[in-house]
Amino acid sequence: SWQGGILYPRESESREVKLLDGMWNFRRSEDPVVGFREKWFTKDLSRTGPVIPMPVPSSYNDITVDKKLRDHVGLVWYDRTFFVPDSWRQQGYHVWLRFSSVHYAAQVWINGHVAGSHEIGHLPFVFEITSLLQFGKQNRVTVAVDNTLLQTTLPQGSLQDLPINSGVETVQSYTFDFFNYAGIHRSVHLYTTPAVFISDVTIATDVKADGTTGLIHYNISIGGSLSNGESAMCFVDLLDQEGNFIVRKNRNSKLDGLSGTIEVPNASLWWPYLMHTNPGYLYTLQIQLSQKQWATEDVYRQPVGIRSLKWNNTGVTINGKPIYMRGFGRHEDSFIRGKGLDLPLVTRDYDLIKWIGANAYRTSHYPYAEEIMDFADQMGIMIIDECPGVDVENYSSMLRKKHMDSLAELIRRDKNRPSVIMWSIANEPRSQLPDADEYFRSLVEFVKSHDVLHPVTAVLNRAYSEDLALEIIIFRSISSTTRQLDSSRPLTAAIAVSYTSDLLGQYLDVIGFNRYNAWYSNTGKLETIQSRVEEEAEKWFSKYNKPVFMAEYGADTIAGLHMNPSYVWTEEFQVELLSEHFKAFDRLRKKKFFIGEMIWNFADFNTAQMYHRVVGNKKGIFTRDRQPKSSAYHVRKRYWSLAHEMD
Ligand code: GCB
Repeated sequence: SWQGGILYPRESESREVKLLDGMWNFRRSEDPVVGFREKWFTKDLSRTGPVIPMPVPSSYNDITVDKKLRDHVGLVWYDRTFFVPDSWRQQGYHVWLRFSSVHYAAQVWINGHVAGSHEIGHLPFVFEITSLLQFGKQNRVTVAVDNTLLQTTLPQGSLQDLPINSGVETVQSYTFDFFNYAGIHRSVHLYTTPAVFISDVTIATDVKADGTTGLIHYNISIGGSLSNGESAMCFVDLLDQEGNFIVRKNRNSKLDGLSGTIEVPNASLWWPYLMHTNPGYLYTLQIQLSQKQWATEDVYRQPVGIRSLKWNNTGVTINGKPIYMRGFGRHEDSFIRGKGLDLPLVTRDYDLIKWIGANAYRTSHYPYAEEIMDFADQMGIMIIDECPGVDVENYSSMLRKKHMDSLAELIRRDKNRPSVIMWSIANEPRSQLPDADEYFRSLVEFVKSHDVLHPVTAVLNRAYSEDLALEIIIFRSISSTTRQLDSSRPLTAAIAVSYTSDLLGQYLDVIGFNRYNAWYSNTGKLETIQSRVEEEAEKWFSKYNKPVFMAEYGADTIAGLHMNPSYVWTEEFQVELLSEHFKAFDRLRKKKFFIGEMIWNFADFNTAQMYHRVVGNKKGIFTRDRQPKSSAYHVRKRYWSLAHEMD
């Protein structure tokens, strides 16, 4: 499979993009072996047995009224057909198939031939499928998806055999509390590139000491092959937001990559939301590849926000100005579609973020859709970009490899986004365990190092045989080319163990802590909050001498439930719990090291069935259908007044 860049598929003069979203055929496989044994990928799925229509993108769990499908553990199969014009062959195009996310593991076939496989949800993967296609004809794509979580997957889970009426049922459990939605969660793109093409772009920006001159360092990789002795010419243009041409650079190359720096006098800098009258300013880097002079081969347009990002032991600055984050943790979650990409929902969420005056959020507890990240770049929202390392325990080298893969793939995807101001390497890992020390030391070293093995897509190591008692997709990772990871952004994590026993913070640049005062501890005792929050933030700072923010706090709240005096689960209680935190934050933010407050959660979300969750986690300040609880108005007052005071 493809080891190069994972650029978002964009149409251009030289590139065609065809969306394969829509209705696919779908079949739940009760028996994990049967589809492989009967080679379902060699024929239309509808010929193998009963299929149902399944929308893509979407989680499959909540689409039907079938409880077995909702709670399914193991494999499901998808297929559909599509047409490929003969002109693509005549023009010598490479044809690519890109999945923006399939959870958790996927194997893909084109016309019965393996195209490739991928493990870890929430991250894109791409295969070149040119040689598997029938041009000028109909083609079929088949996808097998496995949602099984084990101790060696990221995130982790475990399986138990549960005796039921008619025998034994395999059930999945996991320690994190969001529902393990699965399926083809994001868009599927079929797209073309010319024979020689732009395969990756890496951008790093800075602002000169004069405060007005922007610097754009770029690095372009080229794929495909040139005829002997031929060289490619690359033009790099910078366009402003109105599309006006600013700078042109051109260089010759023999496919060994191109790099350079563009100086932009009087640059319109990228600023976070509200900090500036024109937040989220984006230029366009227009990259043109020509084989013979003036004959354009490939064109790719990459948005770029010019900003500097610096940090030290007391804070983080953007363009020289210290940041203070006001926001929340979120989830990709909604009725019916689960974690499926839903543009109306995404658009409403950003309108609510704007309405409430937030300037930041964390992509808890996995990478969010690229379309969601685009909004953050455009609106000037600061993002803590989190990999799927939630509740990490039972440390092993296999797990660490997956964890590294997830970070490498996340950075490969989001490295050019101005909105991403930190990478979060974990949420609530069991970081007090002795094994955590070496595990996180090497994980951080991996991310910060400049010349590391770039792990990629895994290769399916078939583990299916008819006599296997338990059939699970097992993946063997393959190593590949070297590439640079990211050391231009600080690393953080959301830690829940006590500062006295934590072993992870020593390796981070910024410390995030999750604490549920008056909820999970001293339930109902709002009077305990202020001093505990203040004291804990101070303790983290004095232990590690690094900037600190509160990454989670909150209270479950049923919209419409009221009581005076306040009582847990009521809207009044949530408002009062937040207020007590606000008082602590107001004292803390006068001290330099405290750089942000994030409520858990933006909106209510679904969880596994648990006796302490009432149809999901209700800590949202918005309901699951994105209507405000009383707390939303309360938070809005605070966030806007912080904006007026600090931005
Ligand atoms: C946490 C977790 C988050 C949970 C939250 C809760 O600490 O990081 O995933 O949803 O607590 O509400 O229990």
